[in-house]
Formats: sequence, structure tokens, C-alpha cells
Amino acid sequence: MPMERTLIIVKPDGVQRGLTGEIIRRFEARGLRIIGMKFMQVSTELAEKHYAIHRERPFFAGLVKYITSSPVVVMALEGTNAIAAARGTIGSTKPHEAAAGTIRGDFALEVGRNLVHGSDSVENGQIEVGNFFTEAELHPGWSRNTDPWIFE
Ligand code: ABT
Ligand code: MG
Repeated sequence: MPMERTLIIVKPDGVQRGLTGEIIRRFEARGLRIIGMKFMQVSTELAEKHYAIHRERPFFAGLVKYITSSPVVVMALEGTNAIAAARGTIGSTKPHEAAAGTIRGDFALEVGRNLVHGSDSVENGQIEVGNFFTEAELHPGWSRNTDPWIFE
């Protein structure tokens, strides 16, 4: 099966609340392979690019303010069906509707404090990973000894 890439962001609330490890753990346990990870401050320029699709929406300024308000941890993850799998692990956009067992369903209440981002399509996964990581920061070539037990 083809590999997909997804950009995961542990948003400022996730880092501030000390949930970074818990959030990373869930993606690792799911079987997704980390190919890039860093702690960074998102610039206004990068935030506006990341949320460009929402530029005309009333909540755009709030989104940019939130994601730039404090450092984040970003990860590039790879796996079969990585986009859908990661979105499932994250849970619904509105945390109060997210299923228990998902990150948002277990740890969040409001859409403007929803802890984590995951790319929403295969195409956006590629674009977003490229927006947040340089080629030198990515390590797509490595394999895990457990890969054959996760990828058929
Ligand atoms: P992100 O991972 O942040 O992209 O969230 P998700 O993909 O689950 O949700 P989308 B639809 O991409 O929304 C992006 C951010 O915009 C916020 N939002 C969205 C609102 O505040 N009101 C709205 O009506 C909609 C549609 C929620 C998302 N995240 N944050 N923070
Ligand atoms: Mg989204």
C-alpha cells in the first residue's frame, strides 16, 4: 500500500499543558513512523500560509493568534492511510463532539483550544510537511525493525 505523509502539530495549548509526550505517544503507538520532529515558534507568516484556506473566515485572526501564541512541536509522520488514521486519533474538530479515546475527546473542550493539528488530505499532507520542514530536516529513508509487523 502507498505511504502517506501527514503534518502533526502539537499546538500551543498541548505544549503548555504538558501533553506533548502523551500526544506523540498515541501516534507512535498507532504505528505511524516519525520522519521529522522539532520544537519551534510558528511565525505569523507561516501561520497565515498554513491557514490560508480560512483567510476570509471570521475566525482567521484568532487561529493565527492561537497557533503563534507559544511554541509548538511539529511532526512529519508517514504510514499507510496516515491521513485518515491520524485524523481518527485526533478526533472531531469540535472537541465537545469528539469521541472518547481520541486526543480531543480525552483532553479538549473547545474548537479554539483543540490541541493538535493533522493534515486533511494526501495532497495537503505533502504541502504542509514542505511548509514546516526543510528536506534536510526530514529522514524518510529510515526503517524500523517493527515495520513488517505494522505494514503488511
Ligand atoms: P486543524 O487541525 O487546526 O486544521 O483543525 P481541523 O482540521 O479539525 O479543523 P478545520 B475545519 O481545518 O478548522 C481549522 C481551524 O479553524 C477552526 N475553526 C474552524 C473554527 O474556529 N470555526 C469554524 O467554524 C471552523 C470550520 C478550528 C480549527 N482549529 N483550530 N484551532
Ligand atoms: Mg484542518
